[in-house]
Amino acid sequence: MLSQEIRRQFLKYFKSQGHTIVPSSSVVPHDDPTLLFSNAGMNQFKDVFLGKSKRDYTRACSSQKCVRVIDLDNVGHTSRHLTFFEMLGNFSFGDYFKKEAIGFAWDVTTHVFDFDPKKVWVSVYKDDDEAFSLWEKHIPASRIVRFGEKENFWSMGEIGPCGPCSELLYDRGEKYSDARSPIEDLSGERYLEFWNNVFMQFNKEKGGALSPLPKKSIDTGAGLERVVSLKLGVDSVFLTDILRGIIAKLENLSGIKYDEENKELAPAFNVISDHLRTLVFAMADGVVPSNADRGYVLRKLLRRATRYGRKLGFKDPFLAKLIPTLISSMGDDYPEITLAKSRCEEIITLEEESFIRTLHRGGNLINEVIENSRGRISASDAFKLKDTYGFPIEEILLIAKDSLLDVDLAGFNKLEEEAKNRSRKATKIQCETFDENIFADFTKTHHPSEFFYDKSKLDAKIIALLTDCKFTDSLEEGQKGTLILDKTPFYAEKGGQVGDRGMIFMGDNIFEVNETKVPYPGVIAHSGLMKKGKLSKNEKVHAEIDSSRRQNICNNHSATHLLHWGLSEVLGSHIKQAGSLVDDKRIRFDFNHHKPLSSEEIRKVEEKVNDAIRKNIKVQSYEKPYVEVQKDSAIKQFFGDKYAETVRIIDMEFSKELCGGCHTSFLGNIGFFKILKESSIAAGVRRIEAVTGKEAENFVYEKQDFIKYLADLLQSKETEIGSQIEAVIEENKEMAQKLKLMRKEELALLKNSLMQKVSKVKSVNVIAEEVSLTSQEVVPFINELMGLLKSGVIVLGIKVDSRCQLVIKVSEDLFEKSIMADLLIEQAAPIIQGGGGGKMDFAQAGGKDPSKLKEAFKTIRSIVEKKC
Ligand code: ALA
Repeated sequence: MLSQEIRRQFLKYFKSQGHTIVPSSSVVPHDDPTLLFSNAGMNQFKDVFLGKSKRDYTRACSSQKCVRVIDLDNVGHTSRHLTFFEMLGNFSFGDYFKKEAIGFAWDVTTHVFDFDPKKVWVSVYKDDDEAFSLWEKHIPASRIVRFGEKENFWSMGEIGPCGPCSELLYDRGEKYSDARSPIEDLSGERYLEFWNNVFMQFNKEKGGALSPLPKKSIDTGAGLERVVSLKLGVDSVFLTDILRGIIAKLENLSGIKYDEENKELAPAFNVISDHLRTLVFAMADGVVPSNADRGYVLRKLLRRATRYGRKLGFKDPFLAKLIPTLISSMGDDYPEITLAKSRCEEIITLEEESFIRTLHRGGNLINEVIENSRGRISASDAFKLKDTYGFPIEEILLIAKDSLLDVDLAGFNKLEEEAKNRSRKATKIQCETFDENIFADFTKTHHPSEFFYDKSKLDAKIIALLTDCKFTDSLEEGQKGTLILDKTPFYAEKGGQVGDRGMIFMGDNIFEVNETKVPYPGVIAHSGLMKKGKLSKNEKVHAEIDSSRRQNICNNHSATHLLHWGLSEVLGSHIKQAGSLVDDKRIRFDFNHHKPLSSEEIRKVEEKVNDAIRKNIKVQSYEKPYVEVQKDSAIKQFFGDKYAETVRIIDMEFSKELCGGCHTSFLGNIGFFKILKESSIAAGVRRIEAVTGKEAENFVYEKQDFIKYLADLLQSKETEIGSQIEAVIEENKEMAQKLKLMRKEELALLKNSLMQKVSKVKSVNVIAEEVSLTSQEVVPFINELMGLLKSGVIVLGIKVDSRCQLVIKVSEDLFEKSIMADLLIEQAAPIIQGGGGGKMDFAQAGGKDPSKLKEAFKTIRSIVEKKC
């Protein structure tokens, strides 16, 4: 496969030039919260360029997995945009610079890529005469062009390493445009850029100022797909081996031939083949489709691919069927995708299923909206699609674009904002205890309350008191209120851990703390009841938490970290906390995972956690600069969360997590860990509820008591409960069988006795009797009875508690006399205070007055009489 060959030869060449081959970093940049996805080979070396970290090599090369989702709308519709691509690069960290870089680039272009030297052009930064003359050694000046900042000054982002660059371009000929040089080629289609060489010299700081890097360096990036497309002489990256392979599989699955000129269908093939690669590579690196951050990008890509799939006739999930094709072409060089195969297949299929359900639900509405849109989807329609059917606005914009419609986005944003305000207000009314503003001024004149992790009691001073959400000078016995102290041992609710309870007292004056919260940064509010006496501002008090409750909370919090760790061990490294609640009684832990845990998985997690507890390791907490922590993928942290410069780490050997909460001193204190329940709370989010220590013991006791109760009930030994129940079930089955037979006999007798009671109304046979039948028995019974009677009218009245039912069957031969079941029931139903209906041969009614059944029979007889 050509792509694989080029990838390997590129690395081999640079290895022979003293470069260390560095594996691609994850597409998820763990150590850089400024980046959503890795988007260039140099990402993993950012700090090396900046001089902040060192490697034991100064020359490196790599083939980097990159994801760029900026121009998503274009991907699939142009010949060279991709959301996933491979970037081949060579790097020098203060080793070689321009001269060697240009030499290498030329050598590789003409000897490894084997391009015709006469077709190659280069561009340099407008005043980079040095680069210009270095290039002149390889190509004539007529094929060297100068560009400005936009084209030839590369920087990683708003901030970070940057420098002038020099691009290599390949002239694909007049077929693409009659431009005579890259300067005239505005579309960039004729002179295709395939390799960028950045002469890293500066660090761009906030505000745009450039400061020189400690050492001049080199960063290059060649797009593998572009290089391969040039080597193959094909028009688009979708015609290169890997993507074309996926497209071939798609042709096979859909039965539709790929024709790159087909404006309607080619984009569908392109979008699907590209998005599939992004999905699989990102999932292999731990991202899962979700509603936030990177997960949301994946969800968007998957939905886009699914929608385009419909153009190719795929109504059911199909993306997973393409994964083996992708793995066969890329799995050798990127083994992580082979390892993640079955997980990717499962998650992708589940996501597709769920989106297809949404499409079905919203499909009618969308069609309606499109039909009535007159060129534009209104704000309220767009909002309805989002609010009621969960279509993200990006999705709506894409659907609109596909139907050549416009969307009233400004109006939509306004509706969104209004809805947000409404829900903000709604939650505020419910949980508002304090007006934040009263604390804004307060914190200007008071020091922040100080919290002591390692103390359960201490002496403090009351610096403020509140009642009815207003400041006051004192609290009297029986009054509810809030105390603010200069320092406190009370932990305020945060990070999923509940606040402490306890007492604040001075002699006999006791305030009971029921809740501790932070209503405003720097303020710790102890809320509760003035149980006895009175407390006033500036008084010295003793603050003491309920230590045994705190110990349970600590045990549960540490167990939560172990649970998080245990889940990643058993289910995989993609497990990410999505929320938690830790109190003194139980643990609630939400995390991203695409399917229910099996009983074995739950058992394995419990075993891991309990094994860890028995190791009784000391739980350590220490602080570190955040910049260091970011680089350590062993420490669990949350992308997108804002952390202070210094962060606190809870370290229990197996598990290291950033955490500001309270923990047990030794894992053994947790005692015992037990999962009570595992459930789903949203698409792709699972919840585990668990208990530890005494609560876990109680859980086991309850189960044990229940088993004993069952044994007593069955009068058997506990070990024989199973076989006893089996025997009871078997016995039950036999009895049910016997009962059925007996009932059959009973009904046969009933039929016979009813046949004895046939009376003639004129020439018509009539049976009208009250009987006792279940609702399942009625219809077959009356049919069988008619089988015996052959011709006539059967009316059965059935009493059910205080209600009754009337059922009528009429044989066909009486229809000509206009004796019909539905007509009869129409007249009889009101008598029993009911209603009903049916057909000519069979009708029934329910009524509220069973005492009138006889009267109803009489009425029916007289109607029959009149008809004859
Ligand atoms: N980092 C450079 C680029 O992405 C090579 O173009």
